[in-house]
Amino acid sequence: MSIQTAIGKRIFFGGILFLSLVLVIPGGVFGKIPEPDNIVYGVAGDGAVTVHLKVGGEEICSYTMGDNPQAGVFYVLRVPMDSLDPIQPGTARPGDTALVYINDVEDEGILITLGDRGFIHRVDLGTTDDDDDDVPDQWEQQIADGNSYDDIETAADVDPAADFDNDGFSNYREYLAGCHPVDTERIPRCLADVFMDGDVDGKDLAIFTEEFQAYFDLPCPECTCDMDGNGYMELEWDFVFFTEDFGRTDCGATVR
Ligand SMILES: [Ca+2]
Ligand SMILES: [Ca+2]
Ligand SMILES: [Ca+2]
Ligand SMILES: [Ca+2]
Repeated sequence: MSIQTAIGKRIFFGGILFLSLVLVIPGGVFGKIPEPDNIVYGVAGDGAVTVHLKVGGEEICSYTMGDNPQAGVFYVLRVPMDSLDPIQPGTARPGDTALVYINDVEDEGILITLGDRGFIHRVDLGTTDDDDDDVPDQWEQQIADGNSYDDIETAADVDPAADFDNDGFSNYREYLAGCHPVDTERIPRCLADVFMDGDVDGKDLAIFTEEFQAYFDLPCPECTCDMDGNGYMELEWDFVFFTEDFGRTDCGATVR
């Protein structure tokens, strides 16, 4: 999988996931942030001290790593949006192109298009993935550091499919959800409540089974149970994520 594809997948997935993390339930690193205008977040690479967002050459917001102790290796930018004419300083408008970058290295920044109020962007910046497992080494290092007595010593020792903190959710899912991999209190929100009735039970399982059997390893852009949003029905991660959610009763009854 190319880096662009991987990042695109994560942005898509994170966009769905984080809207609910921010607005609805505890979970991830942003559960306590009130409704934002736009949020831009992601894992920041080695050496990141600050992360900045500029529109038209004007800095709109910035984040100093560590400002939110719960965020760990994630940065979180809140972008004030404005519809006034003339536009107020320090704000942006939906459709604006914004540059997000680490420290003062604008040349290596990433361009995004800001959206309507509440829009969520997932942008990992300057990360590395030396073991090519689709999880930034910076995030995996938190697991390597999580227990000095185990045999997980480097990012390369971290298995995305494993569940380091034994909270029922794979490391990969916790990465996508913006959770801290050794914090069992914050868990990913439900993805598998197809009927949006608050739990993941036999009704949801029936739909999952139907789609999984019909489209296993096949493209399925319209599948309801494409848990990782990559357009395919696969063991990883659709089956894994559904299995993790099966039996949950904490899904809420409003937003999927
Ligand atoms: Ca990695
Ligand atoms: Ca876990
Ligand atoms: Ca359900
Ligand atoms: Ca999938």
